[in-house]
Amino acid sequence: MKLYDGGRAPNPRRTRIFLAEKGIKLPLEPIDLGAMQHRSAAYAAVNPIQRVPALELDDGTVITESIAICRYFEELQPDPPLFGRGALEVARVEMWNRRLELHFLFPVSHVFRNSHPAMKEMEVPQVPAWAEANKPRVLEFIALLDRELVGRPFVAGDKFTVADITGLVAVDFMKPAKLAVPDELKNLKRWHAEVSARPSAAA
Ligand SMILES: N[C@@H](CCC(=O)N[C@@H](CS)C(=O)NCC(=O)O)C(=O)O
Repeated sequence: MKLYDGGRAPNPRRTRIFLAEKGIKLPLEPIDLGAMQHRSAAYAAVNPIQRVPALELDDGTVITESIAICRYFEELQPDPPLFGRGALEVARVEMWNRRLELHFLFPVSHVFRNSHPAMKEMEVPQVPAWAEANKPRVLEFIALLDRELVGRPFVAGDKFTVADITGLVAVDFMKPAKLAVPDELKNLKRWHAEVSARPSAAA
């Protein structure tokens, strides 16, 4: 089994943090996004969508989509549970993970991909107006998240879950997107400091 990885890019990082939380070590096959290695014929044979991460099993089966890869390992090794346990908790984790992907990670990604000069080759066409349109969406969502975090330590409740992993990579991805968390969002900053201090955050 091996994981096609993409360094500091947020989706491969989500998967690595998840694996670190589970204590699972996998051989990594680095894919150099800067050198457009993911657009090579060799990698297209692994993942025709030409994105990372991708997990290749020993029988050659390939699983892509960072959350699908995480779910695979959650089934193989349920402890610690990172997608929740029981109907209500599982639904809450799913709800928050989806909210953070759709309303936070994706808009930050749109800002980065459509404004950063380094993304010219990957995001074709780059649409600077789409980057601008997404900036207030990010700020609006993190203000909501800050209010949610008043009454609980983690995004989906009292336990660390995959939703916290999505949130952590989204906040960290704001930096290259040249976005900042406003100082007044104290709950968000407290939560971010806490999840960043977990050893898995360095994965
Ligand atoms: N929905 C996919 C997104 C994968 C994705 O877009 N990965 C980025 C790196 S974070 C990538 O491979 N980008 C290459 C490109 O845009 O050409 C997932 O969750 O794995």
